Amino acid sequence: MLTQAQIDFFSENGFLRLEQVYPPEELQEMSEDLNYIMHTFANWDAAWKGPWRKEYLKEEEDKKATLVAIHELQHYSAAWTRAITNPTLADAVATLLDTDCVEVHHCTLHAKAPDAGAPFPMHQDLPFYPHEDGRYIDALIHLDNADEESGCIKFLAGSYKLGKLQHITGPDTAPHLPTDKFRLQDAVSVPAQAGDVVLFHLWTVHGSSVNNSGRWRRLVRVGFRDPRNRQEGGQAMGRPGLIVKGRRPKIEGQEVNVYGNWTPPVAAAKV
Ligand SMILES: O=C(O)CCC(=O)C(=O)O
Repeated sequence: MLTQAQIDFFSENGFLRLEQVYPPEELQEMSEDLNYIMHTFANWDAAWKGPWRKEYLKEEEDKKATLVAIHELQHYSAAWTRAITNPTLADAVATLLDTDCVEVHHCTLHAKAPDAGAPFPMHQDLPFYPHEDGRYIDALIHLDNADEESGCIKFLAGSYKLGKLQHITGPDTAPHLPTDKFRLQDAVSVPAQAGDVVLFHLWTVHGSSVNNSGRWRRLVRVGFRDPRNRQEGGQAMGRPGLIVKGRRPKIEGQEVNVYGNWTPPVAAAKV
């Protein structure tokens, strides 16, 4: 249960840290499975590209900046299926979204390597998975202690109130906001402990700097939405997600496409 002070903080700032959502034994299993997934399936060349990097990285850092990423950890590990469906997390998101139903939209690992962990330019998550309205919260599940030195998450407090912002996009850059107007130096750092979860609104402007520590900074982002909030494009478009709170409402014109990209021939459809 969130306190009124936590709800008010989120409403004012567009982010909120929840302490110790995952107990140590559960976190240990998540951490071990994550290491296995990183070494067996993940992409080790996932650092975000673009001209903005020259403002975030010294030349030497730029050469070795490393981000390990992979989507949908629940497809690889039962511990992660349990982690993303955690009822405490679902309840907190439902409270902040003021909804009776919460759907998982996606899950993505961001692991910054020791000494060379890649930074993120200031951005909203909106351009990666645009939705009609703001009923969407991202949750950053922390596997390691994250601090200033290891490149913890940073937010522009209250920035979600600006609404949907136009981002710089293109084939050679990750979507980001103009670096002179949206500065990492103006953002609030949110250090977190392993087991904490940091929630933020789809429109909250955020970024993070290089991991200069000798430690990994691994976190997993889980996107949660009110299923009434229609997706307009981007990551996981058209794919239904697990319902982690309440029941899916019937929405006219919104089919639940359990077939993915495959359309069953009528005669062969097996129900
Ligand atoms: O992992 C980070 O430091 C940045 C995370 C981020 O930008 C995101 O999840 O959208």
